[in-house]
Amino acid sequence: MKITGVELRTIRMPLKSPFETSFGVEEERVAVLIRVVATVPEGGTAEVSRHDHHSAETQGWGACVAMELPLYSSEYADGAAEVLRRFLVPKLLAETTAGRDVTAELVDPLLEPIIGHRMAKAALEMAVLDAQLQGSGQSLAGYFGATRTTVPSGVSVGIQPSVHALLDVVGDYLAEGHVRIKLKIKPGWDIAPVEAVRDRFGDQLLLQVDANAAYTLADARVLRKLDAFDLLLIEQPLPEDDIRQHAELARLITTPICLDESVVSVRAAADAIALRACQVINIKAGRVGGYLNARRIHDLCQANGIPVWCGGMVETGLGRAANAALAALPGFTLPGDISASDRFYDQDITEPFVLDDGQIEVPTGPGIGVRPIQDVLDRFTISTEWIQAT
Ligand code: SMG
Ligand code: MG
Repeated sequence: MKITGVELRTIRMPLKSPFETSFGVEEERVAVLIRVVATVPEGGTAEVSRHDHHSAETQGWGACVAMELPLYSSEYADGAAEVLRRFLVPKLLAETTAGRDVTAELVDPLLEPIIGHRMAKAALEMAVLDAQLQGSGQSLAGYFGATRTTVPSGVSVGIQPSVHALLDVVGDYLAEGHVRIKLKIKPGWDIAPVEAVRDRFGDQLLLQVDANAAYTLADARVLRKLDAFDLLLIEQPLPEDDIRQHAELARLITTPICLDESVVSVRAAADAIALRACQVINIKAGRVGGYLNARRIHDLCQANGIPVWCGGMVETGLGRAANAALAALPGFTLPGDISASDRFYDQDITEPFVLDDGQIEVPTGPGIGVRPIQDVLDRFTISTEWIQAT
């Protein structure tokens, strides 16, 4: 593929209701989207192009999971846009200028000299991968070698004003068909809400909690009380760089520890497994630098007997589609944070993902399998810029 140019677009979308976690309250989703325009040789193979210079245009969409503020991770939307425009996109376009082809598989090595900024890199790789698969007609799930056609839908439930309000909200999500409940917790909102949900909805409910790094090892005695509620897991109880302390905590509690924020790369996943810092891993492509690394972590975990599930970052339909394809891989043995689009949005920028008997359908069309609805996209857009290959 030769890249013609890249569009960076920032959108701002209202959430249906505020989403509160241990680190803050989100009322809107600000996100950077990427559209890559490229040409592929007609017929799809380099073979053909040698004799025939006709080429077809293809477009790919990527979405950056970085939030408006650097509270979940060090990356944030405007920072991601800046690193994309100044460093990452120019590296990609320089390949075209030099007459070299770009493939999705080359994006990560090409961007490696730039340190960090994994969410920005992941978004660019996603757009190139989508463009490439649009060109070849293959679905992302097919590219991954995914085995399922639907994935079970779990929902992440924000911190509520009261336990009473929480029980109502959880009841509504279960009535919609979501098959697993994740409660956001923080010091002071942990044991009581978990106990109330377990009491009300019974032992069969698939229930887990996510602390978003809000505790320290000194809280082990409180966290131990969660052992009584037969949780699937506790997600990221301690800070991102506390891998060793997670290993210590794992010796003090029986609830399986799942890492989210700490797993920023394939290497970090390998370390966490080797140090026994977690028994489960939440895979988010954005957090680990892209869907190809996400796939590698899946493979690593599968080889080590570590169950994985697909995390969520309040995605629009673009990211939700790609996540569904990833979660269709066989190592994803736990339901992920892939809820219906209307869990967050009254109006999504793609056709909405809906629940069918608690399942989300894995897209089968080329690439990520969904496209933005142009007028809806424009309505939520706050800025766009076009960066042309020279
Ligand atoms: O997309 O369903 C979703 C959100 C899932 O809880 C969720 N994500 O730490 O796992 C996590 C959080 C990160 C984003 S919170 C604003
Ligand atoms: Mg999490």
